[in-house]
Amino acid sequence: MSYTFSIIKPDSVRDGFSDQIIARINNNKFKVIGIKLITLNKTTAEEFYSVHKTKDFYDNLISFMTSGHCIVMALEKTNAVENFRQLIGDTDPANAELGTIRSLFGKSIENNAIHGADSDQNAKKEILFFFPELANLFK
Ligand code: IDP
Ligand code: MG
Repeated sequence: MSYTFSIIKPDSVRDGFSDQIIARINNNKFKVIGIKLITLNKTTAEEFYSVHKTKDFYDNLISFMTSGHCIVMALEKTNAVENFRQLIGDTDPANAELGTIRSLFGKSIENNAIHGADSDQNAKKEILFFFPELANLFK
């Protein structure tokens, strides 16, 4: 089995799309093995997106991600990372394939509804950060 990590971003939670997004995740045969509502603080958001520190959208991204509640999830499926990136679609909802979560619920390249880990290594790191109680998965 393999794992991925996702965040339903503050725009989706605020607009009441969380349940529809989770239903799509379930329908695509991902098993939700961890889920909780959180609020990212500035320090955590900055650490999470540190690879983008030099980008011109970084400050806006941090304000957006700390602007409300998020739902973080640990997900299980075969080939989880790649399958989940397919399910969420392109970073820019305008370029995301029809029917993907970002095409359905994203508003802009920044407010794009959902995060999905981009590698097995990052999925593990992100799951362990938000769900230390799931450490057994990786033993
Ligand atoms: P990803 O979420 O599809 O992996 P990344 O390039 O890792 O995309 O970017 C992280 C997040 O930063 C995106 O999900 C989006 O919220 C935001 N972002 C990425 N590129 C831009 C941009 O050009 N303008 C504004 N925000 C962006
Ligand atoms: Mg990324």
